[in-house]
Amino acid sequence: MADAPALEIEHLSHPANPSLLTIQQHVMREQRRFPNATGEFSWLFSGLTLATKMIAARVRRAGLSDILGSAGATNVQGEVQQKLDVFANETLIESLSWKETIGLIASEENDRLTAVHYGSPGAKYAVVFDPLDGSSNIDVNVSVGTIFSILRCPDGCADDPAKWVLQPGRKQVAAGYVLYGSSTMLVYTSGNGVHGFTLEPSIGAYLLSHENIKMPARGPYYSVNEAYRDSFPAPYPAYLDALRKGGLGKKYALRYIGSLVADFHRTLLKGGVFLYPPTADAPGGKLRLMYEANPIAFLAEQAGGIATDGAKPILELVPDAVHQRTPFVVGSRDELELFHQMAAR
Ligand code: P6P
Repeated sequence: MADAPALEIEHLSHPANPSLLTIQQHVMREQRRFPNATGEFSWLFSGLTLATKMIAARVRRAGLSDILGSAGATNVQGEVQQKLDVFANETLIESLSWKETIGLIASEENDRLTAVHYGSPGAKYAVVFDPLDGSSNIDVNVSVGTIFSILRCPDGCADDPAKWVLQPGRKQVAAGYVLYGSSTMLVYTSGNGVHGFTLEPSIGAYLLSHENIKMPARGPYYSVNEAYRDSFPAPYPAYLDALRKGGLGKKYALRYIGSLVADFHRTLLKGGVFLYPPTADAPGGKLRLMYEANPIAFLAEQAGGIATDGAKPILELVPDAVHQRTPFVVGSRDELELFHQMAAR
């Protein structure tokens, strides 16, 4: 038989179109950096992405379905639970419970830890989350968010839930948030930069939209609830005055949404500083260390920013309790260096 005609091949420049990179593909690529990665982490991550797509769909229709308003109960924080809080919490726990690699779940909405595959040999991770942060803003159509932190079981944690969960933020394997804003955006880090994915509703996929986000060294905004100013301890009032009066060579504008994920997302992209200082009502700070400050601080540092409790780096704090609170100052290098200079006086 005559030789078959030679088949021509054309090499594809890969990825041909980075904007078609889904979060699953990105996580798979990232975890190849870990020599013994076996796909467990990306399998776990798919539980988070599925749940947040379901939450996004519900948030988008909040005014049209009986999902607004109070659920008629209060959570472990003593906060009135919104119906969407309950939905988000239950959806995340349900979706993650299918992942054999997850041993424990800690949620802002639950007093106690939830044992998922706790005790099984394949369970290696704990997922800590605030299912719907800023939920009091839902009824007025302001952005809200899901914040998550992923911890790996340290040696000897198998029969000690506290050892597994109460780890300093420096030990996070990954962390991120989903912002239900003008678009739905997932921002995460696994220790190799910060990457943003925007949900394409028509295909239900998170697509890479902001690769390797870097926080500007200085920004135009400071973000704090100034209604509590009179109860801020030193150096917060003087620091805010310094910013406002041009202490860094320019005047600042104040932006405060009252939803941590939204206020931080702006700080991440535009620069500046977000603060929740100690107040008379919250002398230890209002924001929770494990599932608000730690994941945000991990993202901030990975993007070139700084996060402190006013004295120490957030990621160095060793938690005593799942729901403990902390003062929180996070943002750009220049604004945080000025804060540290004033705090040291
Ligand atoms: P305040 C929302 O309730 C939240 O936990 C964060 O999302 C937000 O940054 C903060 O509280 C707002 O608190 O006291 O200014 O209303």
